Amino acid sequence: MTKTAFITGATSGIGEATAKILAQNNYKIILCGRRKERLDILKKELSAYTDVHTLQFDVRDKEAVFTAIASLPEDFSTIDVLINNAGNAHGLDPIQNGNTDDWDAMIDINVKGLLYVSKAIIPQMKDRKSGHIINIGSTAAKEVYPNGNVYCATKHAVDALNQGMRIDLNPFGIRVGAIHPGMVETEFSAVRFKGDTEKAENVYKGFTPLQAEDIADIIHFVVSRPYHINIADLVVMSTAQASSTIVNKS
Ligand code: NDP
Ligand code: 8X3
Repeated sequence: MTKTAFITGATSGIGEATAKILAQNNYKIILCGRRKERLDILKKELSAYTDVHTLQFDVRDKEAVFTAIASLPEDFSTIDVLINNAGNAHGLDPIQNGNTDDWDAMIDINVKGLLYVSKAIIPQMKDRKSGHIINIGSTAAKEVYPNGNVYCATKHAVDALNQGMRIDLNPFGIRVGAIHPGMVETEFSAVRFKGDTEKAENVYKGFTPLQAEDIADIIHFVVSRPYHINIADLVVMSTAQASSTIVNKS
């Protein structure tokens, strides 16, 4: 039977690439994000493969999250796979210079947004005793790097929530697992550096970083395993990267 995947942060990077690969592999897709124009373009493109529905909301807005998910039409209302991907870093400053608006954004989006979306979708998975939740963490969920302070804290929280969800949802047969990418060349650094494209491009210079499609391919692998297999926690780095700070650059 055709499965339905709900993807947050589908307007760019890892979420967009995941939407594409899942659409090409016969999943019905619910695309989420704030940028409506991008949602519309992607919907048009993916409709060549599958049925697509878009939901425009900010994951920080609790009411908007619940309203959007409650508004899903009947044929998109059964969600088999939830990919909690929406998130970003805002700023890269030592803690003593940190911008409190950046801190709020990261905590509200990466942690609370993930919780709101999960809270809205888990009940139906629990009732059906089936479902699969993929939480996108980061290598920043496993270690802390200089100036990464609050971003790393939010991703450590995602790691903890991933474990907590797996424990609490275990009696209901719901699979929960995290994928923790290293450096992936997406809009991530442009957002982190607030549109400074030169600074953002420099992050990925001198080595071959991961691409969004690499992570999407792994997500497809994870969700297509037989039901008795749950890939619980997966760290993926480019070959050139050994840790958050050790990158073999030419
Ligand atoms: P992008 O910046 O390319 O994509 C981020 C996505 O999140 C966009 O689709 C954006 O959509 C969405 N998003 C951001 N803020 C909000 C919000 N407030 N409400 C709803 N959606 C939001 O980055 P990536 O694809 O790289 O990032 C995806 C995930 O992967 C993030 O959780 C990130 O932390 C994680 N990650 C990224 C790594 C990297 O090196 N790139 C490495 C490890 C983890 P829109 O702006 O339209 O709302
Ligand atoms: C993103 C990975 O190391 O660029 O989560 O912050 S890093």
